[in-house]
Amino acid sequence: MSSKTPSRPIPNPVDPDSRRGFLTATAALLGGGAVAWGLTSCGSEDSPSGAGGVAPVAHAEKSKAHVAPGEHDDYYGFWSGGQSGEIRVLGIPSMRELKRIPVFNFDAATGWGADDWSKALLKGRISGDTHHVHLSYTDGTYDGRYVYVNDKASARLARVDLKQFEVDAIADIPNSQGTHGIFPQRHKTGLVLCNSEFRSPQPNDGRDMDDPTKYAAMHTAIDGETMQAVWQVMVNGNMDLCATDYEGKYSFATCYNSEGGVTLEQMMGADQDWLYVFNLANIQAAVDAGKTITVGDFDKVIDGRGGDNEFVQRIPVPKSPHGVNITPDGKYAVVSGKLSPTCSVVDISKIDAVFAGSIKPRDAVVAEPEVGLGPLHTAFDGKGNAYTSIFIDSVMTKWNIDLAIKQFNGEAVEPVLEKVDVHYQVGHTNASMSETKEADGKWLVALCKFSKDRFLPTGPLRSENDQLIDMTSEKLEVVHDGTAYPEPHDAVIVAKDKIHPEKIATRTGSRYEMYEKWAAEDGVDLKTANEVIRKGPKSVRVYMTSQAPSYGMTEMRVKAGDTVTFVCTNIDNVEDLSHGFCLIGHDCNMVVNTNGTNSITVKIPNKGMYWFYCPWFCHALHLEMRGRLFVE
Ligand code: K7E
Ligand code: CUA
Repeated sequence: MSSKTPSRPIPNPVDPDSRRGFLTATAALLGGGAVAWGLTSCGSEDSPSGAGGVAPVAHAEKSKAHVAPGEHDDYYGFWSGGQSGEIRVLGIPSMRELKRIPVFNFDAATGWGADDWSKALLKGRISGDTHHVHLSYTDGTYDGRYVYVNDKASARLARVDLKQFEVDAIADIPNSQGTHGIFPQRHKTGLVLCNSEFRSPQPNDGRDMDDPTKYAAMHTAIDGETMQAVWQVMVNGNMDLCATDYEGKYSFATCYNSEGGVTLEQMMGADQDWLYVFNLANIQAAVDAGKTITVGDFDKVIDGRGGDNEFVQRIPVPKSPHGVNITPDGKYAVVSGKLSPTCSVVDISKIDAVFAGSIKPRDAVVAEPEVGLGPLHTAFDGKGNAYTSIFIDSVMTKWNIDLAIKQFNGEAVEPVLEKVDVHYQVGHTNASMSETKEADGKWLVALCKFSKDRFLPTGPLRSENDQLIDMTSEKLEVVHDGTAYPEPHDAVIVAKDKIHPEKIATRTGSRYEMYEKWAAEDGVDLKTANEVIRKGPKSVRVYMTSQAPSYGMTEMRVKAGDTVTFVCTNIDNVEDLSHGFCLIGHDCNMVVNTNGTNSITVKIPNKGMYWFYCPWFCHALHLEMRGRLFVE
């Protein structure tokens, strides 16, 4: 089976001549101010290397990323689902998809977005755009409690409870459009910082609509426990990605449009933009002292506009920076240049001096290695090396931070150690435990925006390609191509021993508070009730139990025109035995997990008999698990 010797000849991975041509063309476009983004290189059916030039991975991959049937992965991967609005949970290194956690979307399988509780959380908004997933921290590493994820489309932050692997809270972010980068504090589950990417009128009530000079963006702190907005700092520039330090002193935001432009040309005008650094203690002190203003409905806004002040300092970095990532030792912030072929390394220990005014902001930059065309995000191995995703070049660049600092200081050293081709146009990257002090340098993922010729074609909309790279072998090696439904942005890779999910529903949290309140109102016990309770002239609550292979009630009667809430409780106490409730013809379908309760409310307009059934395979007599609703 696995052998280092491939059974057929492997074509040359990348034909150097055609590759050079494609890079030059791209660079020329960039230089000309057009939005090249290297997409010229993606449009073709051919790989960059020309016909037949795809680089299949050596067959050795099986021995590296292969996880045998019945065996478990070593890591959980938490993937944002992009404009699908969900989170995906993968096993690493197998890249097997273990679960999809619906968040800002409607999910027909589970009824998320249609059931009563998720509907209340989502307030009816069932589309979203998740970009950044991060887990809660204690002492610089994952504490296994929560996952936070942003919604760029509707300015929301959701939290997933990692005991149940389900969303348990959603916060609205005030005064924000294009909520993009988020990052939780790392010293404890404290604030989750959220960036507005799009500058907009403040407040957005019809004023200043056509005067971009007055637009501003918000750096928002959400309390990671209560999921309430705590404060916002208003700044002039677009904020893109976000990061926090390891001590709870600062948060960081890249600003790619210091020009304040609203058109592409305007946004790309300046050769220099900023890394914003926020001083959390100074902000909190001002909030406590009441030095806040009210913007819209939110009264805890600090005005940080106009430049460098006690709340925010601007560190100049080259042209339109994108990602900002903190090294696992907490020493440096690495800013990936996007339209500059460099990464800027900011020494976090110098930031107090920047706020004190004793050094210039730019003096905090201690290295600026050239890493390739279009650097976007950076991961770490915990051994002093950085791995930057390079969008236009379609490579991952490995470079050494200490060597980069030496080079910046004038020593004749080369910090770039290695580049590996990825396929194609990589966006985010991350490495196992890279965003913690326990970065272990085992696995690196390249989340590629285009798969082009790597998979069987599937019409105009194709898979993306999440590639897994082995960081432990002598040379970086792509060991797995993983299909990804468009479009995951970010991912984190978490050692499996950090995560301790429950095996059945524990019936805690706000979902169950709601059901227990209903049951108390109606004088029933959710685990035994099988009753139709009329709540009003046109409203009915139905309580029922489910236990394989039958419902506690197989006949129920309501009236035409009633709005009916079906509350179903799964009283099977066996692991992995979900039931569901589907009422035929009424767009009414939900899952009811082991030991859990779920509810869904539908209007029943017409007389007749309608079957309801269990859509989740639960028993040899699963097909018989059904009953009749009589509508009189
Ligand atoms: Cu780089 Cu939204 Cu994190 Cu996409 S963002 S790549
Ligand atoms: Cu219960 Cu199928």
